[in-house]
Amino acid sequence: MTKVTNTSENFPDEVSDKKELSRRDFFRKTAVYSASAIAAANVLSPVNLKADDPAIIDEAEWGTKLGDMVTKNLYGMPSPYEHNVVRRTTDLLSSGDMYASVSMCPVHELSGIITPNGLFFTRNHGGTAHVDPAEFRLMIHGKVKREVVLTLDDLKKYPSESRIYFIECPANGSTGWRGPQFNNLQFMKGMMSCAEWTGVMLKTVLDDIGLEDDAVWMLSEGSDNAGNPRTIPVEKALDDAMLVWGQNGEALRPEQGYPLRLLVPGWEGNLNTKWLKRLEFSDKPWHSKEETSKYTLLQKSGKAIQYFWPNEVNSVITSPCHQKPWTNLKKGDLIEIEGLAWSGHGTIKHVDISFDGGDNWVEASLKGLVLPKAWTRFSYIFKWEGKPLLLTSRATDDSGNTQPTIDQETAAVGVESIYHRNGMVTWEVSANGEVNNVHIRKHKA
Ligand SMILES: Nc1nc2c(c(=O)[nH]1)N[C@H]1C(S)=C(S)[C@@H](COP(=O)(O)O)O[C@H]1N2
Ligand SMILES: [Mo]
Repeated sequence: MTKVTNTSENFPDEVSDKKELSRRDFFRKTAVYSASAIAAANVLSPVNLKADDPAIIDEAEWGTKLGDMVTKNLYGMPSPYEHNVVRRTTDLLSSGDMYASVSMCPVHELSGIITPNGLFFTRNHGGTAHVDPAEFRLMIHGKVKREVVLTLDDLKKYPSESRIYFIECPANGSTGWRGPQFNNLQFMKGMMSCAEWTGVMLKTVLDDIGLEDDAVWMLSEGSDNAGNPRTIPVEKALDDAMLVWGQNGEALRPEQGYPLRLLVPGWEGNLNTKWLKRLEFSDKPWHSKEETSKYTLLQKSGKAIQYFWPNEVNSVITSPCHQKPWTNLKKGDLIEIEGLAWSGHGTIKHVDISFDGGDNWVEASLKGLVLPKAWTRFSYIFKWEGKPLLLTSRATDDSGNTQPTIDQETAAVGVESIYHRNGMVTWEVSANGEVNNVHIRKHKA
């Protein structure tokens, strides 16, 4: 029996007696059926198999020689072909230099709900600190029964928990209040990421050292140049706040606050103090500007909302988007619309999708894990008819919050704030499948 190899030029047409079919045979046979397969297709696979495709017929260059030794990358990096999938910065969103700045997560390039550590958005006010874990100390003082100074090892003796939560800077989407600024999802919504965090529940530590009855506020401070002093109510500290040292299975990255950060699930990113060094408890809020700073929400009236902690229910379609257009689709092709939804108030209940900018809605399916205060991926299979669309997503959480239209949002809080924007995002998809960021102001009620 002749062995059919995939480099043979004159392989037999009749292969039924062969034990080993070459890939060329497979494609030759498949090509016969592909025409009818196209007609019957209601699957999403592109039926464009080519019998003479060199990428499948020829032996790949990398298969002709040995690959790298396992000792080559003892800490692995993504394939060099993925070099475009990186955090990005823009001068528009930095406070003058790249120390007090933000690098944004390529949310449109991610799959699932976990952000790889190298792509986690980074927001610093005084640069990334490099803390020696041996010199790390956490002081807990003020209205506690027992004031303590803990090392990292002390903290790791507490029973640990791993939980998936997003962090979102409340300035995410800030550029779009008055109108579309970026035709780029990374710059529009990249001030957020989602990871599995490992650490100890703050409640576990506080139960151990004891809180005074009149402790109502907690101040957290980092050891970096900025310190980032922030206060939260003790209720939140005892609810689901964590002291975390682990991020997606490894130690926190320096950019994320190595070796320890405070995690305040679902609440404004700025409260999640990195390079944590101090927690102080008090019976009254801190008022001096040197001690704390907080983000407020300036309204139309000129008055600001002082405490505005949870990130509102939100969503965005990540595929298609300007960077992932539908220009390679044919009429009748089925295609998956995907996106991310999240809410600092709880769990995503449902996500609706509109193809006409909000007049009519269909329900998307939620896929994978659906967790409180975590990114939730949604999906909808759509038949592309080559007609222009206004593609909008609208998320609802289990606390009963639904994303507002842009009109509703600006009617409530005006356009002076740069924080907490969660108005619906609409993509204008043209007949040739290009995608642009537009503002749809008038939605039907
Ligand atoms: N110590 C310290 N913590 C900090 C900051 C900082 O500059 N210093 N930035 C805050 C802000 S504004 C945000 S949005 C989050 C960002 O977290 P990330 O950089 O891990 O994405 O960290 C917060 N914690
Ligand atoms: Mo932030």
